[in-house]
Amino acid sequence: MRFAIFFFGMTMLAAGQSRRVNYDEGRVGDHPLPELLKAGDGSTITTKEQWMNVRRPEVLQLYRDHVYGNTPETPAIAVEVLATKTDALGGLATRTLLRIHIPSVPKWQGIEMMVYAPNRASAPVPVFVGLSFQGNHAVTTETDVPISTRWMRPSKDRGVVDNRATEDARGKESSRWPLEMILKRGCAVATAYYGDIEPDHADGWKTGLRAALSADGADTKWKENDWGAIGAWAWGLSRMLDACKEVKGVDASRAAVIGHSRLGKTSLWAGAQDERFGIVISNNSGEGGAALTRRDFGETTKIITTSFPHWFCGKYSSYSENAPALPVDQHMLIALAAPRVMCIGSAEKDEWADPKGEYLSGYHAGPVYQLFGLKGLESATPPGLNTPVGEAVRYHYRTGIHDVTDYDWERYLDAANAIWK
Ligand code: GTR
Repeated sequence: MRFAIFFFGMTMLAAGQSRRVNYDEGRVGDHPLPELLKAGDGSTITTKEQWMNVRRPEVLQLYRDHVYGNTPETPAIAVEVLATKTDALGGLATRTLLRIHIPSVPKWQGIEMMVYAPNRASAPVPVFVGLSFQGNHAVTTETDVPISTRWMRPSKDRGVVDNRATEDARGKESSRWPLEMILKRGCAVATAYYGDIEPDHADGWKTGLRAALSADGADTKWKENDWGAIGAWAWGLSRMLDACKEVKGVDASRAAVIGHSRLGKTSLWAGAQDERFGIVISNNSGEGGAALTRRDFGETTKIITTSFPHWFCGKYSSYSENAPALPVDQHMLIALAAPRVMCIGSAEKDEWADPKGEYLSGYHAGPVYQLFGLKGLESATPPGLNTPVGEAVRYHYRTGIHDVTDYDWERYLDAANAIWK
């Protein structure tokens, strides 16, 4: 395993994107974190009211100005139901396809959202809202879901040819979306392709939401605290939640936001900004997500801002050689979810994402949860493999690679079933 990770590190090196990647715990050293409970005026936060009214807005603004950028005011959306199938998945579910768009901004093509809600439910059910990497047709194996016509990252394995999905792409992401399991445990799923909001490449914004909303369109010169792709994708998650209100059988007041990897970073940012999400889920989100930025292990700020500068606001790159100057660290992003439930999932063979750093963010967010009378993660030492811990802040470290597995979903469904009985 070490070898595989080392090899990945060297791959990045060959691409000229990194000088070195540390996988030696002994070399991590001390990395004092910014103080969570000290307000900008130097006063100490001691109550949940002070957190909500004083410190939380400050931390949120620090994230907007230094990491993900500021989300602009956006015009009203419209939601159209395109198709409803009441006997999807052999009768287990009703599948609804919807289109979310902005009538005053027709050049943005909008989001095609797919919802599965269980038929066997006596009342509307909680919903998991999450973006996919490959589109609705890849999330499900059902053959009557249209193949997305949008730009996709090149990948023959995934049935993408000339940046477009083909029939071979159907179901290719379905192992990450165990629909039957989710439905049988009494929850709905609302999903959409992240590229509907903005294609994931350096110039993707020019044909995505950000340019469509900007007066200068594809000629926009972004300010250093304007939003990046993660900000746009996170906005999309909130609009998907808005649209869930239009879906029969779904209770949009009980919603979890979920994402894996870059979309886990996105899920954390969506959950930080949109308090309607009662559960915020980060699956293997790593650098720029749940992993502590100052902990030098696995991917670094330098690497991520070199490979994927478009994910963040311009200012974030200025910390690439100087993480200690960043006014936030990721325990503060986790704390923005308080008192709502936070789930952090890590994987053993995902050292690139720094599983220990993902745990420690959750741990160091604890003092904010305590202001609400809730317990954070109790031990400063991460739990062993396949031993989930926590209630309000939940963490698991599973065997296996960087991925979303049934085991991960079981943990997230445990959280949903615990709070939404
Ligand atoms: C990697 C990136 C990670 C993670 C991952 C993914 O290349 O370095 O931060 O986001 O992509 O999203 O799959």
